[in-house]
Amino acid sequence: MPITTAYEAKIEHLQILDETGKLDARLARGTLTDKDVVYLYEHMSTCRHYDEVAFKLQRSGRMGTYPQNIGQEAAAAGSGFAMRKQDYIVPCYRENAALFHHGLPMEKILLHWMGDERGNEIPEGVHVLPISIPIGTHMLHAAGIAWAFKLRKEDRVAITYFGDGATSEGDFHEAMNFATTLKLPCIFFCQNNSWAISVPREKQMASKTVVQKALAYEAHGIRVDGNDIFACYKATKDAIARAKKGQPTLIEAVTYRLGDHTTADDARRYRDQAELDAWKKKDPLLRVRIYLENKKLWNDKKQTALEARAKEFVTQVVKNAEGIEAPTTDDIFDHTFATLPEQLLVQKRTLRTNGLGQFPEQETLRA
Ligand SMILES: Cc1ncc(C[n+]2csc(CCOP(=O)(O)OP(=O)(O)O)c2C)c(N)n1
Ligand SMILES: [Mg+2]
Repeated sequence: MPITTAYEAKIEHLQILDETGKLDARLARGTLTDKDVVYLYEHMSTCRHYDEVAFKLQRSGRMGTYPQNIGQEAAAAGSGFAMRKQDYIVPCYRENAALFHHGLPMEKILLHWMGDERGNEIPEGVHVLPISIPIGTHMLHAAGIAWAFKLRKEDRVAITYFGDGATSEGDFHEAMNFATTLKLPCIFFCQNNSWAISVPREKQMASKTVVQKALAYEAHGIRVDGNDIFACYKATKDAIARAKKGQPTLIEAVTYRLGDHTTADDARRYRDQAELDAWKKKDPLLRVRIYLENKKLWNDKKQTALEARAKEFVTQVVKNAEGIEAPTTDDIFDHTFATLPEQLLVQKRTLRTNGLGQFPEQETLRA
């Protein structure tokens, strides 16, 4: 009996709003309303301004490092907008628009990159995990969270975001395997921006797409235009419906980072200017603006007012982040263990003293 292999598999590709701002009305039916699109445009624009401000904070020595999100806002905003309040977001580090929409205060991300652990303290009732710098590890956390939802019979779904490079990590394959074998309400959202720092997709994996990896695990797979909020929204909404029935989805959102990998990188050393210029024309914000203007839902006056609002809002966010009281040295110890092991307890108590000898715990240490 012949077996159908990946070579015969068809890859589903979805685009609803093209680069020129033209909408496929048939595919768009039942997706985003005009009000939703205006909100998403304003939200993405505010996130872009936040991104620019964060970049400048790093350049002026007020933040350690920062990975720009510029160019990838639609993938994060469109998918994040589909998630319900009770659903969980398990992010990488280029999904600010999804996190902020889901309720994470903007100053948290700034604090994280300023090296303040309090940036990782998620407020009660906001269902997101802290951003993950180790590539890929968090995908297993998403599968675990989804497993808990299933065991508790809760109507909740976990979505995890990651890059194309992360799909070359073992964690991706383990998480996909767990999620599909255990039939978990889990969504895998890959932002394929063609590059893993300076390594292009074709040097990193033999497969021509990320989505074909879904086939090996019997997950549903769909490839979408990652710069199209309609497509990202619809693919995620459909994936939620599938997840609730126990079928995980792998969404490959084809996008591009218009900035450097992080502020520690200079992409001009390995990327062609022509490639960058071509992707600038596919800017996810630009096409939404054209679409809205064509529908008479947007104009220059509204744009000017939005820019002023975004500026005022983000200025306040920066003030909140920089104005926070400096942490005490206790902060180094307080976030990993519920009960500190004895050695760390001694270190915590003696960190700001001249020596260890004056504390009785030292005796225990020597013993
Ligand atoms: C486990 C691990 N290995 C290596 C790194 C170093 N590193 C940081 S980002 C990155 C590339 C990630 O590429 P991709 O997954 O495509 O995400 P992108 O940055 O393009 O959004 C690497 C290798 C890391 N952070 N963690
Ligand atoms: Mg990448």
